[in-house]
Amino acid sequence: SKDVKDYLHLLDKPLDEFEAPGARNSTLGEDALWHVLYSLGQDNTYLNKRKAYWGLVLAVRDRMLEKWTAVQRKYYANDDKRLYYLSLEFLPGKFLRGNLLALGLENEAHEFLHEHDLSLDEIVDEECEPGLGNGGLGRLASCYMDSMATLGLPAYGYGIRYSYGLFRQEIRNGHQVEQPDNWLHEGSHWLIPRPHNLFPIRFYGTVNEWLDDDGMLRHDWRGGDLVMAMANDMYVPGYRNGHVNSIRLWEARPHKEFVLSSFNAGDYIGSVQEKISDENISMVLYPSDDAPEGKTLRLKQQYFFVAATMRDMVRRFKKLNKPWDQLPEKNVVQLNETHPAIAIPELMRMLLDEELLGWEEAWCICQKLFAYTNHTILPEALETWPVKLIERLLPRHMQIIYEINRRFLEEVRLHFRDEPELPSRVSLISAGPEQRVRMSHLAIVGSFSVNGVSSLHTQILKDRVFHDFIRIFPDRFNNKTNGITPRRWLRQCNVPLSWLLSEHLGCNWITDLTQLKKLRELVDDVEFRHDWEQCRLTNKKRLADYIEKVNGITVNPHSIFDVQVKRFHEYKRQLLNILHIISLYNNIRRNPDVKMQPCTFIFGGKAAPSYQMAKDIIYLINCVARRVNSDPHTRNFLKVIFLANYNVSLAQLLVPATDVSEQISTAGYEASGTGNMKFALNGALTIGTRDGANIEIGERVGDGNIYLFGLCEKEVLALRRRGYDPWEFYKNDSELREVLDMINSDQFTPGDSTAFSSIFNSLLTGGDPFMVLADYRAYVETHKRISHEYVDRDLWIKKSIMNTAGMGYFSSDRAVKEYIDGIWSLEPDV
Ligand code: B1H
Ligand code: IMP
Repeated sequence: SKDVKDYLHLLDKPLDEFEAPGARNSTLGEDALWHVLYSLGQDNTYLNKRKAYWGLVLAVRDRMLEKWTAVQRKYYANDDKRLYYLSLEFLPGKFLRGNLLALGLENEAHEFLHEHDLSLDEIVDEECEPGLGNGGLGRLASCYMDSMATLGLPAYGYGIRYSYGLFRQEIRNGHQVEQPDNWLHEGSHWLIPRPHNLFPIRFYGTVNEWLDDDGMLRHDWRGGDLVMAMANDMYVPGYRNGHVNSIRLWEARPHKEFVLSSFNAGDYIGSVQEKISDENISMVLYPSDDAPEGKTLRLKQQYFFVAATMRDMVRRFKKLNKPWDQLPEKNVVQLNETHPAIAIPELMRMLLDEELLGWEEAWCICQKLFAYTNHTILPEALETWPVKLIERLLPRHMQIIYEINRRFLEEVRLHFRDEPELPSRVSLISAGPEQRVRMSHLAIVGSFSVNGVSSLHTQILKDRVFHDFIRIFPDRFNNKTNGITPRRWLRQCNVPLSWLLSEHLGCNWITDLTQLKKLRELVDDVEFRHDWEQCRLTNKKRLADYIEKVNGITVNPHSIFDVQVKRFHEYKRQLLNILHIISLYNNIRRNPDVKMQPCTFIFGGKAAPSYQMAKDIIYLINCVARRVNSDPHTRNFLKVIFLANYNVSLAQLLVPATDVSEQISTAGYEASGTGNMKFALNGALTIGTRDGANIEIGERVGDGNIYLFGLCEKEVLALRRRGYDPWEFYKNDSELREVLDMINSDQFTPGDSTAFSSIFNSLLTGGDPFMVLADYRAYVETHKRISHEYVDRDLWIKKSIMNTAGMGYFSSDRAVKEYIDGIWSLEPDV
């Protein structure tokens, strides 16, 4: 009921703590109007949403650029050590709201828009979100960039400016349909092209040998194709600290600009085609989360962005006029998964072939510079590239990889004389009919630090996946449990709750999330609990409105909102969820007078276009939804909603409105998860397996405030070793059998009884690789408990508060601080 601008100052850190008032002599609104005329070339005597949006973007950008240049100058003046965070994916989400918040410009923006009869809510509708990532890995990179800026670190993100982000998902007749995501069709003023920051990048070609003055054999890679890498910068402001960092996204440009002579020579189409194929490198993001596609273009993308980034780092380093051995004292490179691991041989190549260093010296520099984060143990996701492919595309790098491997294996043989098998197990090159380069082995050998992303995940890396390396490099492995930024994932996405928190705790929680533990003192306060519930209800109503508008289905905001949103993958077990829903449906139909808490089950997520099983599961969910939602016997108790095109913006709407967060991967498979953290931070209760960060969430919110169920990782391994037979569960559990038989009939697809036979077969004859049936009973019983406990509103709200109170640890500020102390050895520059 209050006017926003009357309370914003209570919600956030006051402005003048980081910026003297009057630092500018024009208001944000005045600047926006100026830009509408002079930058956009449009009439600014009247505004519409589009003009107001773009004008605001440019005015905000001016303010970021001023701060960014000042900060960059400071890095040089203070001779700071810099962090390079290399990631093939970033998922920043929409910018405007977050940037206004960080820069303390929200009030000015509201005032400006109000004067023109517009509101921020409708303005941000104009913004499209850059989908330059698949899921958790890309979003993690963006959360970390936010924390790095907020902690005032000299840090740079580096990636690719894809012309097309992750596909837009439509649901037609229950099936996923992929549409191109042309996110730049209107251009983006959040991205500043830097046509002068250009580097040529080579592919293919040959390696020549020559002798230098000391008679040392030298190599020179030449010929082949050249592509230009052009910089585009995105800015990341810290939360109200005057600090602004950047993410540099490389765009491929043709090396030979369209030449008129070839037109005259009659080869018009030929030269245009060459231009097109060069630009292809940065055209589109590969849409496969947790399963890389072994395509030449993907390797080209990796090398393209890594080579340009190493050039940029070396360019800055050379300005300092320091000897090469200082490179790792002044820089550190964090590799987000193995996707940028080709940076290691690339830097070796630059140091050896261009700077003419000796091998030992160059290798020593590399090993002190690089650090590698592993995000997955799925065998199909551990990247390998055919030796033949690298040999052709990057001939010099293949030579260097062979030499790294030769020296490494020599050491291994020396130290582990009685283990003749060890060298082949740890080799950078896998044997077999087709030799392949194991990128994770390259990354481990070439880095000084290897980290997993949750306690369990790191333990699995040490015990199983990289067990051999632990003995070779005992000090190299460490854990850095993931985190999420409280700015986007609480302050921005949940204004009602943020308001309540700041009212009771002050606003310091925004940069020190551990403050939330003070909420524990408020759980017995009846009025506080009432306010808490009201916040949740407000958020649920907002989501219900969205569902009504987009899906045309009315949902009851007092029903339990049970949400599973994430990429579709068998290991994440959306199947387990839908099997339970079908059995609920059967039970309600059998007992029409059942007294049960109404439930709304919400799904969202994309399937890789080539992942047929994941697409079948999406189709199953939609078919079940159609049947359930239209059944008059169950309509009041049960709704199933599939929200199309799950992305960061949709997550911001869902997270604060969720009662029950589904985190039900087969134990041992989800490296960490970060969605789990977002929901619990906003007061949802988790139903989850003892997997990834769920375990640590349980430790911090308390056993009584989380619903953990099912096999743990050790039990999964043991059951598999013993011999797991899903038919046993089919035979012994009649409720489960009924559900499976329904899937294997035309119940959900009238007239077509084989629509889901692939799913049925995978769960039974296929051996149920992700043990859905083994966890089914425990899952169903846990849901019964949830439905029972939800009705006790006092109890539930207390648990909800205890979740938020316990989640302080999962701030990305904490995670980034751990990287600083344990890996990067950096100092904030504020
Ligand atoms: C994660 C990926 C991933 N792990 C390959 N691995 C990709 C692998 O395009 N590719 O080739 C893309 C992404 N993504 C996720 O990382 C984990 O599954 C989550 O559990 C984890 O929370 C997240 C961040 O650490
Ligand atoms: P870069 O670090 O060369 O990419 O330049 C980024 C920004 O840093 C520039 O726009 C300048 O504002 C600043 N900058 C670049 N080089 C120097 C320097 O040698 N001393 C101080 N500031 C610099």
